[in-house]
Amino acid sequence: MYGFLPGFEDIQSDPPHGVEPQLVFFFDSGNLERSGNAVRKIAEHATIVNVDHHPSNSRFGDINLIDPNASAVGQMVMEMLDHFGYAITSTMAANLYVALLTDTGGFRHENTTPRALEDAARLARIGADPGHIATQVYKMRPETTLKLSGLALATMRVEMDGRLAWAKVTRRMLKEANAAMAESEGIIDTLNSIAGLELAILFKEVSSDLTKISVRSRGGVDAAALCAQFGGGGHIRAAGAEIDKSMDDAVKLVLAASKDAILAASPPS
Ligand SMILES: [Mn+2]
Repeated sequence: MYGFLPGFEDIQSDPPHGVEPQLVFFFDSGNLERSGNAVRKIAEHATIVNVDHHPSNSRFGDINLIDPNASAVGQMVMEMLDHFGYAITSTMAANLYVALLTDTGGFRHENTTPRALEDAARLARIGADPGHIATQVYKMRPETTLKLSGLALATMRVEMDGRLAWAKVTRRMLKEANAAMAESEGIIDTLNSIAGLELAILFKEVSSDLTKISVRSRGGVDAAALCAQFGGGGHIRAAGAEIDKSMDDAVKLVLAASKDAILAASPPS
């Protein structure tokens, strides 16, 4: 999906062989675990610079640059480039624009601040093409993704007089849609588009004893705090967790905690 980004082909998932990095930058990673095993290996001996905007960041770096007011870490990168006197090229602008576009949900989330729009305008002036980038990011979905979305949305349940909605993605659905779990990414936002909803939860069956949840909140519930109950984290409006339980057990646990959280945030009038 992001293969169109300038420099994408240079990205490697493993560190180059025989190289002992002295300095490692982390971007947009709320904790060290989120960055995968390979990174943890090389990061053992290196100075770690942790650049992030998650308020729940675990501050795992030797140097921690955390700005929860940044809509996207790309904006922090822009500030760093400005600070150190590096010009932003048109290819850099395209990548930074994608960071802003995706982290603001296509400039729709509450974090779409004047600063986010001004930074986006600056990047567009430098050479990022908003129409082209939006097409590449939002209009290149494979059929399998929509098939999976349809199967998952068919399991949707709405509870608490429309305050809570949830749905499931099971391994059986992945097989039926011929899709990968990564293709379930947009389903939570479809759930979250129901009028009057306060909390949306998507349960993803990774294995028989591992279930991932994605949570979106539009009401008084802090999604990051809710997910923290299950060892996860994120933002107030968008968070997630990995739970070492079967789908059925995870659903029971998380729904109970979610209903408590909704009632605690604002009791029914
Ligand atoms: Mn981010």
